[in-house]
Amino acid sequence: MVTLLVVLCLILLVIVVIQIGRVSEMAGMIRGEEDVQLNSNFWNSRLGLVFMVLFLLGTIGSAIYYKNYMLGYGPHTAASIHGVSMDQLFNMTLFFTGIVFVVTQIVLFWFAYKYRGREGQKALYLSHDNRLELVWTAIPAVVMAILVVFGLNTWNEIMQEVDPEGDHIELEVTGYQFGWIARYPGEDGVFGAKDYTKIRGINPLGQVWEDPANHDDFHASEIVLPVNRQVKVRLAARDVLHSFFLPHFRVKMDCVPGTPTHFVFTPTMTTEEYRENLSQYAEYQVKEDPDDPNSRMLWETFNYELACAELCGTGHSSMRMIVRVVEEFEYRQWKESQSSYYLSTIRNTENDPFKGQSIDIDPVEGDEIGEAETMEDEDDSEPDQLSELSEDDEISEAE
Ligand SMILES: [Cu+2]
Repeated sequence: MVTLLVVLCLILLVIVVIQIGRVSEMAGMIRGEEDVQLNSNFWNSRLGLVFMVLFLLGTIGSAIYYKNYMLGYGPHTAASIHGVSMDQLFNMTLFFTGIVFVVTQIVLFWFAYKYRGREGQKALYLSHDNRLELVWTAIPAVVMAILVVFGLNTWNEIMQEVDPEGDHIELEVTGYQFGWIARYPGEDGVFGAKDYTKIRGINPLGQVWEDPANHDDFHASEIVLPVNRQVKVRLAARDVLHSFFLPHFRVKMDCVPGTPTHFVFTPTMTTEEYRENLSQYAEYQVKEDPDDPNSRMLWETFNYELACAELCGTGHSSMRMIVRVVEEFEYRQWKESQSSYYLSTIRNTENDPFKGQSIDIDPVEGDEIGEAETMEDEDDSEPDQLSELSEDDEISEAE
């Protein structure tokens, strides 16, 4: 019934529009075409001005009204060190482009009004004007130069490497259709070698189990990071291009099959602190589900998240992973609660090259590298592939 009414209304609306058109046509015939044309010029140019004012007020007003939902404003200040300068650069660009946007809109509609077709009005022939050309070349050139200089500066700041003096952590995130695998290097701080030909259902990253460095590597179902510590994320992709995007940290880097990439950043706010921050704003002091009085407040449900920012296929939008930033001790606790993928899934199955043999997994106390060595003298029997792989690894690290 409702559909029928809507369709009827639409048909009526079309008829009304057609009739108005015919009426103005007939009016034109009675009063003469030129009069109608001048009259419509008069009204269109005025309505254009009204539209411009409403449009500009709407644009600026909605930006202010929704600012607490947008990254970079209100509670959504960057949660990483480099993110702050990125937001500053964004604001500076917005300042210049905002001025250009408002001025060009005003000029566009003002000219349409001022130079509308009028009786006796003739167009001016202007071949060129040196002064005008100088103005509209020099001003954009100067503004662009400023933006480029500040942009390069910020780029160099963002594309940092790990501080050799500092105490950074590393993790590896691999994108696939459609999800992420997060791998931490375990206590030894060293990632085990990988070989893509070894990728199976049971070995989703193609880890080479002969490499003892793999034995304590663990896969995590969420990314957990300690606050205020530099993080180096090594990125990889198993099938097509994906993009590692942590919007709240202003981190974004493509994951390319066969080409390792990485990103270094330092989170500065724990998930709890971010929630606290959100709780100060009315927009987040509402129930998660407005119909359920028992549901949590919106700010309580906040989580940092990893999203894929490269349209990689039909399941692209499901590529989400929770990111949790915690205090150092919580990070240690969490890390200790994780179990190595090798020990929990591979050890003593037919996939384990050390099946039935005893191996030493625990790193040596106080030894940072903590090389896990096999009890048996396996060095000679190690496959050539492994040594090739380690070389590859070194090459990719040197990049
Ligand atoms: Cu993807």
